Amino acid sequence: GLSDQEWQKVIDIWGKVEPDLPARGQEVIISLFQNHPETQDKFDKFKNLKSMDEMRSSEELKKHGTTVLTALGKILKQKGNHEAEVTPLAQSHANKHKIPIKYLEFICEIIVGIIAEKYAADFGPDSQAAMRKALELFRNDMASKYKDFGFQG
Ligand code: HE5
Repeated sequence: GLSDQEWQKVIDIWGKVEPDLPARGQEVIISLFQNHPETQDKFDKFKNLKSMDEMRSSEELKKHGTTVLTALGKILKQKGNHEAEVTPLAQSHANKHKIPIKYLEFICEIIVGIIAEKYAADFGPDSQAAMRKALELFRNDMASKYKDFGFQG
């Protein structure tokens, strides 16, 4: 797990990101699609979006980015006691959306990259390391639920 100090760094940086969730969420989803095009095929609503312009002007994409980061923020704030939040997410992503754990790795790495780019002054090496640990814990718990549900992930 993470130390109290590490959790504090996670909570602190998320507090900086939170006022900008729609913008950051949009960037995260677009970057996910650009760096890992196979992820876009999982979205019936978005797989038709081809150009950067189309992606940027999709209000639905922006809304989804906000949804994703809001869910992640709620999980981070639980400081590891996130069973109640992770279970429904694992259920939908395994059984309904069929999202491999690898795709969760992709999006987590993109989230770290975007925070590093946009909040450099508040996201030093130790904060980055703490955030990576928190996201790893999240993914591990998702993976363990996937296993329970019999989804290979
Ligand atoms: O599952 C839900 O609620 C429990 C539905 C809304 C939702 C989706 C849908 C939420 C809250 C999340 N995702 C959250 C979330 C956090 C992690 C970091 N997601 Zn999610 N997703 C949804 C991720 C990661 C992640 C990676 C990938 C490739 N997610 C996806 C894909 C994905 C898809 C296809 C959907 C359902 C389609 C949708 O809502 O399109 C607008």
